[in-house]
Amino acid sequence: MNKVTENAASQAERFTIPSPLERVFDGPLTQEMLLTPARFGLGLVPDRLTPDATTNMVCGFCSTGCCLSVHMKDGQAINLSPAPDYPVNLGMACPKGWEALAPLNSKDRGTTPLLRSGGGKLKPVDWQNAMETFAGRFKSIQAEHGKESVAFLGTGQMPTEELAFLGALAKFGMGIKHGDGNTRQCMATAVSAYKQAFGFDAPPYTYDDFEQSDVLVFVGANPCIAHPIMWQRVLQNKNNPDIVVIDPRATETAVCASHHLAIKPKSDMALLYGIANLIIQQDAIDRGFIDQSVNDFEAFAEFVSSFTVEKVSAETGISADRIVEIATLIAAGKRVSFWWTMGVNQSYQGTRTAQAIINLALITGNIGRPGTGANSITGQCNAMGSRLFSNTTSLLGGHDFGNPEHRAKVASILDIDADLIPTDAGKSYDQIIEGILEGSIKGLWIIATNPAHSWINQTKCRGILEKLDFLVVQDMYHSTETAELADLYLPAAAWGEKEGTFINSERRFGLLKKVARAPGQSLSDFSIFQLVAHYWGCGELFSQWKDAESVLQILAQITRGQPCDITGIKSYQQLDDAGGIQWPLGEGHSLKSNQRRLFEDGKFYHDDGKAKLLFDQPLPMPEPADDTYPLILLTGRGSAAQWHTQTRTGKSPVLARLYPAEVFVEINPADAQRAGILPQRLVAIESRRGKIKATAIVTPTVARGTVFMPMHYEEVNQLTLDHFDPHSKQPSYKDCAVKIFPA
Ligand SMILES: Nc1nc2c(c(=O)[nH]1)N[C@H]1C(S)=C(S)[C@@H](COP(=O)(O)OP(=O)(O)OC[C@H]3O[C@@H](n4cnc5c(=O)[nH]c(N)nc54)[C@H](O)[C@@H]3O)O[C@H]1N2
Ligand SMILES: Nc1nc2c(c(=O)[nH]1)N[C@H]1C(S)=C(S)[C@@H](COP(=O)(O)OP(=O)(O)OC[C@H]3O[C@@H](n4cnc5c(=O)[nH]c(N)nc54)[C@H](O)[C@@H]3O)O[C@H]1N2
Ligand code: SF4
Ligand SMILES: [Mo]
Repeated sequence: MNKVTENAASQAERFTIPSPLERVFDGPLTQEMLLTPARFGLGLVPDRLTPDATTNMVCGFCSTGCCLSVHMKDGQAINLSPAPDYPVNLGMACPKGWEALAPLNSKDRGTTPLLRSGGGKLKPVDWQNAMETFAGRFKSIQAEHGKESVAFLGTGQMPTEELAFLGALAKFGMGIKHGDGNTRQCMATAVSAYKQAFGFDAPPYTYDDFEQSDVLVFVGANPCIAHPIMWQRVLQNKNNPDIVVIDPRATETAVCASHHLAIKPKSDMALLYGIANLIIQQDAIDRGFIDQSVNDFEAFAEFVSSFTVEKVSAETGISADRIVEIATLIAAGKRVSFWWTMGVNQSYQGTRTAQAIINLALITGNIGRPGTGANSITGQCNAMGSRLFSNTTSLLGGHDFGNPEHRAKVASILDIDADLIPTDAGKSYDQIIEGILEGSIKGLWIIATNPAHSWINQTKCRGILEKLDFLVVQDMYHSTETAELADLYLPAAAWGEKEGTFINSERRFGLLKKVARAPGQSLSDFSIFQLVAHYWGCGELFSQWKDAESVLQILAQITRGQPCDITGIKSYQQLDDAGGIQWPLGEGHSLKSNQRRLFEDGKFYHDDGKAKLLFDQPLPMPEPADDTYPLILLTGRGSAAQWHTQTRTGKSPVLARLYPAEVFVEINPADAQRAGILPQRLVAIESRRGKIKATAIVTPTVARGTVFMPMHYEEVNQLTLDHFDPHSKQPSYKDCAVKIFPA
């Protein structure tokens, strides 16, 4: 493992480089403030630009958390290659990782704050003006309409320390009760499924499990495209494993698998209950494990007994033989691992579907051992950080806003008044959007997410953002669909231009470093939060929050005694030396292995130490296909080279050559023929909410009755239907009815 090539001398030098604040703050920032910044709540962010050499840092796209070796010259990153010895990627990276520096140099990077005056154009202003306007407008909205009339939307793509700063600043400092993040679109279902089943949001696995299984079951996951380096780990499995892929499409992953179940969309629950029923009938359950570690087995067995093979076959479109074959495979497997992603989470019944997967792992005792687990694969680079530390759905460190002891604990570590901590989590993303629609929310601060492209049913969302009295957008680019709607735009430094940590899918804290200077007057999100705190007048609350590394130490104290205890992580250097560290690592514990899984002792986090089996009747799709809208629209990732709304990957000419520039729709040859659609021709796609145009790709990889569109194109969410899982409030992006015809 390459260590940071930082010695004591450069350690001292760090603080002599002007801080970002100093760089832009010559006006309002007085000499006195610079000398005693903490007194003013500012705190100088150490600008530790890594010197000439090669330095290791984790990738800023997906949650795999690969480590990249960045090569420096004259204090600037000039190139990178995958780190050879990191326990995650073992010398590999996908196209996005290889091209990770490209998005930094782009003409549409924000270089100065921009303010819209009187409905006109966005115009450059200095930071003092921007901050005074931000605090002034938000405070006056709160004064007129109540404290709850402003809200924020964050992200799973900022370092843990910045996420925590945002959540603490907004909720404890600014009295903003309602805040959520794009993780709602992505991981909320896994969170609620784990919390209810295990007693804590705890993905149990380590990537070594990909290599240790003898059966791997992927449900609604396409790792070849979405997590290519995880898939490389599967390919390194020496057990010649059976690989089962449950996906309505013959995806890149499905065609590499040994078994593909092309399931009817949203019928997974029936299939998983049917498999559980067969396993129970075959008496292939792990009775010892169930007795020791699982509650509600008898009720579950009774419930699934009605899911006969015939009934399940009719509901899923999978033949009876295939269902029996897969159940037998799982029953016979010694080390069976279950993996799920958005085909499960993004569903109106996602939580119960995820739990149907968890139930299979629990009744067969496939958890807590190498090569096993009910494993939710995370999406964004720091969605895990957002789940535990964004102070949105849960109080910092996976605590509960509703629990007075938790509030008292967090308040005492932060040295703040416990009354500043709200007693509930506030509104979820969808409720914030509804709040804007009904007029109860008038001010919104959006950080590192692009809802005007990514939120479900844009016909509603765009117009809703325009209804706001004041919209603040903090992004690395001023050109995103959302930034263009802003009243105030704040230019942010990006991955590679600041420090911090991301937590990957297997709970591993990985390190980020500053290897490039942010353009113009843009500041790290961390520095922007310090400024906001200062101008809001709550800077003294955050006087301990000096820099990212000191914040991680505060967060570590907050995790003491939690399942995610990281009191044993003492410095960034330790993370660097170890090749990242998975939670938990309690104080005084030494790292025995860098591949650690949870539940090895069969103890879960509920008070009685047992896991719960949770289940419900499957529900019909709320907007099924009918005569007018005969096809179901599936959406998802299109290429390993595209990232979400393309603000970053769209900047790399190399990546741009790896996928179509214009929006396309995949349709089965039989459906195309019936609709008179020819390959590569322009077609119109219409749902009850919108109508768009796209190029037709005629392909048997999509089943009859369905079409597929990648989410990376702005048009796609003009069609989607805003409906949500009742437990997690996660949008159900992958099921709505459409019709399609030649344009
Ligand atoms: N290249 C690239 N990689 C990424 C991202 C990216 O934008 N680009 N985004 C990252 C993020 S944030 C996330 S959340 C992950 C997402 O990673 P994935 O979840 O793997 O990606 P998706 O394509 O959204 O959805 C997975 C599959 O679900 C299937 N599906 C749809 N409906 C159903 C259903 O009812 N049942 C079942 N069983 N399957 C269904 C779709 O056909 C699709 O193939 O990817 C991460 N990685
Ligand atoms: N139809 C459909 N829609 C979907 C999905 C789907 O499968 N189908 N998937 C959903 C999922 S799983 C997800 S995760 C969401 C993703 O949706 P978004 O979060 O909206 O997508 P991104 O393009 O990743 O947006 C991140 C934004 O942050 C900015 N940014 C990057 N780094 C930084 C930084 O360090 N600081 C600041 N301030 N800004 C930064 C980028 O420029 C970009 O504008 O999309 C969801 N939408
Ligand atoms: S797999 Fe994910 S973390 Fe690894 S290089 Fe690609 S985008 Fe980055
Ligand atoms: Mo996601």
